[in-house]
Amino acid sequence: MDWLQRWFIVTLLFLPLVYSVDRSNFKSCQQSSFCKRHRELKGGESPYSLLLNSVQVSDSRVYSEVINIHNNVMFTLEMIPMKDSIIRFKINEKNPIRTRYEDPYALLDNLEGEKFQVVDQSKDGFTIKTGTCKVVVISHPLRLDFYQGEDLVVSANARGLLKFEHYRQKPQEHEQNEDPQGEKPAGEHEEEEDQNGLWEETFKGHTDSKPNGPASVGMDFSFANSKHVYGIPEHADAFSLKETGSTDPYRLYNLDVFEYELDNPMALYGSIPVMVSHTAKHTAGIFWHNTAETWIDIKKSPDSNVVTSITGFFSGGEKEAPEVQTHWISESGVIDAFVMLGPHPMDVFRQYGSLTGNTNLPPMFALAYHQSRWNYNDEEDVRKVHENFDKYDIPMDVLWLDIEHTDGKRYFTWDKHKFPNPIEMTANLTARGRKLVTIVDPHIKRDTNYFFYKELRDKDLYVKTKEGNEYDGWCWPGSSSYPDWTNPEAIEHYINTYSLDRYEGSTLDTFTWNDMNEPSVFNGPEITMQKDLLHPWAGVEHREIHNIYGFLFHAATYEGQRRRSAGKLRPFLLTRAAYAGSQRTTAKWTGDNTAEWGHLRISVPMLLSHSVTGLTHIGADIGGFFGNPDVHLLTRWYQAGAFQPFMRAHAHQETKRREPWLYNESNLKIIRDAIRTRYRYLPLWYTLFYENEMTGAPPMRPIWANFVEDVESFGIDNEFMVGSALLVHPVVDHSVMTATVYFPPGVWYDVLDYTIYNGPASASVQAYMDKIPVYQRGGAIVPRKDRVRRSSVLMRDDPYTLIVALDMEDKAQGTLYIDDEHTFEYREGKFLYLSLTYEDRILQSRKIDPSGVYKTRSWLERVIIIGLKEKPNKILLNSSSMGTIELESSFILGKRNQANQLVIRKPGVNMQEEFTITLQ
Ligand code: NBV
Repeated sequence: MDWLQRWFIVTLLFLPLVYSVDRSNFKSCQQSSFCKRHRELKGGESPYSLLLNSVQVSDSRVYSEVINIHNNVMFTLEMIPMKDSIIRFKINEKNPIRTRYEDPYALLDNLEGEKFQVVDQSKDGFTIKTGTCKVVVISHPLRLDFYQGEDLVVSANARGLLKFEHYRQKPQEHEQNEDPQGEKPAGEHEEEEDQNGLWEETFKGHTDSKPNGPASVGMDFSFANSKHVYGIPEHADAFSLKETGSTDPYRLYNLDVFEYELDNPMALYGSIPVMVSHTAKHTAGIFWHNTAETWIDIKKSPDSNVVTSITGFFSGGEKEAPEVQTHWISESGVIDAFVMLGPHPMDVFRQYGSLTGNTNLPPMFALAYHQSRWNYNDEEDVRKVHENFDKYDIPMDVLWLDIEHTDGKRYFTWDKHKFPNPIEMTANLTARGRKLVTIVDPHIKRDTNYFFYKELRDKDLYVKTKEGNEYDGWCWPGSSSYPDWTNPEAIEHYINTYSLDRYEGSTLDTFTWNDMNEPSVFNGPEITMQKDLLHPWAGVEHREIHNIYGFLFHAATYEGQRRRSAGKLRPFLLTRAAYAGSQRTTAKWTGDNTAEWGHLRISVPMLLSHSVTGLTHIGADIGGFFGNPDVHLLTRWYQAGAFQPFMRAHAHQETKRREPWLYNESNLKIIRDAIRTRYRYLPLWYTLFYENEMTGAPPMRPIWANFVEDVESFGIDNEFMVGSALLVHPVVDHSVMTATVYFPPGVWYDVLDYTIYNGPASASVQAYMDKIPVYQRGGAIVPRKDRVRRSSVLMRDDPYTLIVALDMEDKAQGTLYIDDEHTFEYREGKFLYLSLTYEDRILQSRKIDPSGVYKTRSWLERVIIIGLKEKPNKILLNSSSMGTIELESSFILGKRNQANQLVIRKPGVNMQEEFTITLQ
């Protein structure tokens, strides 16, 4: 162990007492030479010019060449119109001295192109037109204007910040501080470029040898008429992204940030380079498909009142109409941008899903409640915890085992003393419908007696140093190697390790948690891998693929689980690191948060940022990972978590135990109620995740996703929608017994007492400790299962309750999705997807997709109609097997500002049958 490793461990032992990040461990833009070079560009007239005589039009694309007039370096520009109002464009070097890296993993295969025409060719440029949109390509200075219909929505290089550093020969020692080919930075003014760091860069004693020299790419994108942009997770910051003039740009570089700070643009565990702009008229998005370190500056015009010492991007460029200008900077790779032209939020979600895929429908248990802790100590501890859930009548689906369950942090093994009988332990859980998750990290203990290490080593499948030796990094197990996940053989080997005969002690009910996959390396620069390490199979430096390393690992985990059941069962896994496309295979959580109110508050914008960029099965550690929450914070966190997509309580090993029954009766009740509420709404969550797979629509979403023109809501990030049905305003402050809730247009009903609120308006609502401010939209029908049991699987055949909340016109609608909740058979037609409508006093259930057939035992137990003006005389149910029968009901007149309720008892019809319920 060298001094650095010792220092790190000693620091770790003492640090947990202080909750704030050590910023000096992480680079600022100024300390990252490529970021600095781009950020200092002044823009103005771009030196990049498209050569009109090079334009070639083929069926799928328009090819052209671009010259940098400062140094005559040539580039190719390909414009690729794609299906559904997406335009892709790529800029690459025309004759690079080595191939530039292009990511092959994030996108779906077989992206579909779109028919187009090239029109208006003139000496100034040309226009590409598809059925729905157009791009005006201006040749000098190069600029691309993207239109939805006739409206300008996005412009690229309008600020003239395109800068593409071509690969070059390394100059001789004495020339190194000069620009070898006389390249001047892009921009009207030829500023002095800081040449330091072009060929070597040192940060905190770590030297990046940069054998390929400077290779960065950058470009500006402006969103016309916009004031709000969202996305680019992962940051602990506001949902509507802030101007960055007085701070660093938002950074995307997957990092293990110990005790991360709130409200700043520092990089965290995941990187999704996708930004969405929303205005009342247009939603548009950009996917900057680059897997290297990336920084993004944001400037809002003309409202900008940023006081800044930075001269480049932040000076000039003022516009009269509002506009958000953004500047994207990546360390290497090519420019490969997808402009998604909407025009509405759901269009952009669908468009992005068509590029990188949608979240696969998770098994039902994954949407239920998860109980985790670093660590549940042994089999006895596991047994007691899950028995206590039963004893205290709290449902729970999944119990998690952290790193201490292994034999010395050797993943796929068990500590034989603490966990001698994992199969029996799991059987004990599954007997009550529960599952087990075990952790598998990508740092592999360098121990030749450890089967997994040895097998990969014998096949030479690890990441290498630039000298060609197996890389040795320091992590939980001590000295560790990291598989080269670009190598299909390493992936295949890992996948097979999930087969039940290879992973001893695992069963089909054992699922996976991939942590530390940024990758986290305790003694590496910024707690990660050196950029000049090599992934031998792909033949690339780590620099090129850093942000997708964790994705390659978790995608293989998914495949491992899929294959161990011969493709029958849906996998479930959780990752900490992510990239665009991660949603296809995994859920994600926001890493090591802290037991502080601010961390509860920030969970909403953090989860929303992931939701609008496709990673929809997302949650934050309930209670906060570091530190001990007081009981108020813990209960409020449970209440918020009950309405967020991934609901898991987790805690650091040095925190006090905090299972719900360790609190007094009244707090235990609040926590129990929150978890039980989650279970009652599982049919809604499940339906939303099915629709997410089908359409890309995120289950947790910002208000503007549904209320597109509700300008008031564009900046809101203390509340959110679950589907289009529920508005949730979690309480995130200490000692607060009221909350100011913003209600979007329409009528809203408190889900507990049916108090009516009319929007658009803000109202102060009562929020005592046991109250979660949640409101059902008038016009929405919500399916629930109100007989809560010990785990979700025990509720599979239970009956449904439908909550029909009427709008001003006495109408409502909703959907309900049902299948076996855990296999892939739904993809072969074994499902029911129902449309539920209430209109003209008739509630009707019809199959949306008649090809779907699933024999459910669930029936309709109750219908509650909220907001009905008067009591009906008679209620009749009609279905083919039941004929017409009269139903019993009770009508409860709302007091003061509460809505009336009609409770229809036991319609009794099986959910697979179409039916009507008529109020006479
Ligand atoms: O595996 C231990 C922890 C885990 O509990 C946590 O959730 C991860 O985010 N892990 C990080 C490593 C140690 C963190 C201090």
